[in-house]
This record gives sequence, C-alpha cells and structure tokens, in this order.
Amino acid sequence: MKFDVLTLFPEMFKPLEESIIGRATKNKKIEINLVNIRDYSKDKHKKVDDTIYGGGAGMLIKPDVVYDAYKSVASEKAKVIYLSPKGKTLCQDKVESLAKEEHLILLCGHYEGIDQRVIDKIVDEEISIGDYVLTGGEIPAMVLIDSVSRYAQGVLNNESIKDESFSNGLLEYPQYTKPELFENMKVPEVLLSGHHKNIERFRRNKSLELTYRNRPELLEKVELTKEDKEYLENLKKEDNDGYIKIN
Ligand code: 4HQ
Repeated sequence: MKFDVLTLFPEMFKPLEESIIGRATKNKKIEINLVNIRDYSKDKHKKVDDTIYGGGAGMLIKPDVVYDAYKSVASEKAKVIYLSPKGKTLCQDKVESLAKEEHLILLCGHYEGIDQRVIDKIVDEEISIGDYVLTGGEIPAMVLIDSVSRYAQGVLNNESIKDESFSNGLLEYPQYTKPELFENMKVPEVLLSGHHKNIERFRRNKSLELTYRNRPELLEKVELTKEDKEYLENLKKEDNDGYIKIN
C-alpha cells in the first residue's frame, strides 16, 4: 500500500521512521512518499500562500501550487484525502476500509487551510481525527497512516488485531505481566488459574465495565449475551445502591 503525502512540512513525518511503521517501510510492506508542496511554487520567492478574498485573518495555501504537487503523484486509482476538522471523524471501521485501498494521497493544510477550488477539484474525501483544532494536517495524516498501515499485509501479526479495543465493539480489558506482585498489588488471581473459561469471562466483564464507565454509547452498538446483560445490570445496581444483586 502506498501513501503520497502533500505537505509544506515533510520533516514533521520523522516519527514514522520509528518502530512498527519504520520497519514496515524498510520491509516494503508500505511506502510513504513525502511531497513538499513548496517545490511546486512558480514564484521566485517560493511563495505558497496568500491573503483571503473577502477578508479575514491569516493566509491560505494557493490552489495552483497544490494542484501541481498533486499532479506529480496522481494516479487513476488513488483516493485523495484532505485532513480537516470539517471532515467525517475517523473511526476504526473507516481505518479498515481505507486499508483496502492500494494508493492514498493525503493532502495536509496549514495556516488557515487551502483554497476551496483545488479541494473541490482533487479531493475525494475529507477526514477529521477529532473535534479539536490543530495547526496543520500533518499530525492527522500521521495518525491516518499509522492506523491504516497496521492492517496492511505483513505489518502486524494478526493475533494483535483480534482482542484490541473496538475489535469487538468494546474497550480492551486490562492486561498484566511479571512480576506477580508490584507495589503491594497482586495480579488478579483468575489470570494465574489456567481456567480458560473463567479468564474469558473475567476479561469480558472488565471490557463491559470499562466501556460502560468511559464510553457508554458504544454499548448501544454491540451484541450483548444474557450473561453480559446480567453483569451490566448488576454493575448499575451496585452504582445505585452499593449492593450486589442476588438472583
Ligand atoms: N486541522 N483533523 C486546520 C485540524 C484537523 C483535525 C488540519 C487544522 C487542517 C488547515 N485535521 N488545518 N482536527 O485540526 O484533521
């Protein structure tokens, strides 16, 4: 899978050289090509931005410069994404569907953004990484590359994808490693028992509790078993009156 990134700040993408994404690039599982939009300025001063028609604070990136940068990497099958808080919010389902594309072109705005005409001309989809304002689209582009690359063939071992947060619609259960005793805190006994059925139930319950407390809206979208529902009913009751319900 190939990512072309159109940006005024290619040096901001250094973090992608580390760890799993760095290894995936070296192993040719993914390709990340950084294109400096400034290289496509025709101006003798390499100017890429200008003031905004109609007035308003700040500068906008000029459409012709972005268009020429785009044309240097364009392909018929590429999907072009503009990172912007106006887009639909990125979620794990979207990440998985983007991972099926073979070529993504990521357009990063900076300053007040980019002239709307070139966005209308080249962009297939606007994506936001969340409801807060950043100084540019570079960090959102890195978030997208990181999350999508995990699904590219050969980047992760498939086991790691199975139990993580969101994979079953719930938040992930807590995990523990050695030592068994840390600062007076013992690893939950059931995890040392070797009783697989009990361990599975313990983890499921922890996932349910965490999701209920931190992200209750996620519970509306998952299939709950009779046991799941009983566990949650009991939790709510405990929260209300402090007592554990006996059936
Ligand atoms: N920006 N998710 C403004 C974002 C953003 C976000 C990127 C700031 C685009 C022009 N992008 N520039 N949140 O805040 O994607």
